Amino acid sequence: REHRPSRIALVGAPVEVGAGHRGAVMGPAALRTAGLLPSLRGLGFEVEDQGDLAPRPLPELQETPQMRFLPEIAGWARVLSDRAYALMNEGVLPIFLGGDHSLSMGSVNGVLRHSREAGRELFVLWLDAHSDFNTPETTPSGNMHGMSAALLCGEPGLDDVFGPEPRERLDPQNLTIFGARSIDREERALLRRRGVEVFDMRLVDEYGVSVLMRRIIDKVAARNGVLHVSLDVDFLEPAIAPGVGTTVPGGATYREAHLIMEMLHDSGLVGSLDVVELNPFLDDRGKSALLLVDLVSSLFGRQIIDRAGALERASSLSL
Ligand code: NNH
Ligand code: MN
Ligand code: MN
Ligand code: MN
Repeated sequence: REHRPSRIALVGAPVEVGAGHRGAVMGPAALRTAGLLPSLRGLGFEVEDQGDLAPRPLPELQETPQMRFLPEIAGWARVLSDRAYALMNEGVLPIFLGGDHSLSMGSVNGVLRHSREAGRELFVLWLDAHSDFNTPETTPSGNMHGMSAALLCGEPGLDDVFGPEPRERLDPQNLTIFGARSIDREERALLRRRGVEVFDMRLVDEYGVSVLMRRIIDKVAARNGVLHVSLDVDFLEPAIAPGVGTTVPGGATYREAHLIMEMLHDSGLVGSLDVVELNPFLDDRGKSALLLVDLVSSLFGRQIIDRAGALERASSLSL
């Protein structure tokens, strides 16, 4: 069953205190400046830019060295979860514009709530140089953007993020970390204990993105699931996407990233998206923001030439 809503909502989440660098607060604005809205409209979608959200004030919470800026992060998560849930219920496909990766605590929680009620199993594809599976126990930094996937899978120590608000749990078996090349030692042990699927860059080098993506898509399709994609800018090779605080060498190339987006589009399984960690303060003449707009456009159907025609011509060449 394909999931192809015709309506898209852009939701800005200028949160930056989950990261170790300042500057991601400008991410949503840069994605707009780079032309995300007209590009999606040009693909035939009805697109509404809902502007930027603001965090709910939570003066009752206190930060700790293991959970820096907890009150702000929790305030964002709760607002984002509500918005994600509401949009999904309306049949609108939300794109969350970050902002650092802590925003996915909220966006994915809201999407999970919708999919549980709708009886459609959710899978999450986490495109990232990191696995963001630290907990307050294991974090080397206290930066909460490194804990969002762990929170979503129900790891302990993070209950204050949602407090009394509805909280969902993602089955760790439904999470795929893709593109990882920087995982902390205890984080790695936890990923293994929980059975999270990690397609690291070593596997990408060995099998190529198409084999790995096919496996993910087939798994989701076989369970009649729907897919949330969480795209961290540092998934990409730093030379093509320098606008992020935590560059790690050896990332996805321009072509690999595009192929992933094209395969995701063809699958018809994507129901929601985060674009996170863009730091325009560190970017080079907007190139990272422009690349992200290109990638999101491929995810929503931009093609070099129509697919049926290309396949037909390839077979007449007996490729
Ligand atoms: N693993 C490190 C930490 O927990 C770095 C996480 N940084 C990221 N994640 N950019 O995507 O602090
Ligand atoms: Mn739905
Ligand atoms: Mn991340
Ligand atoms: Mn990362």
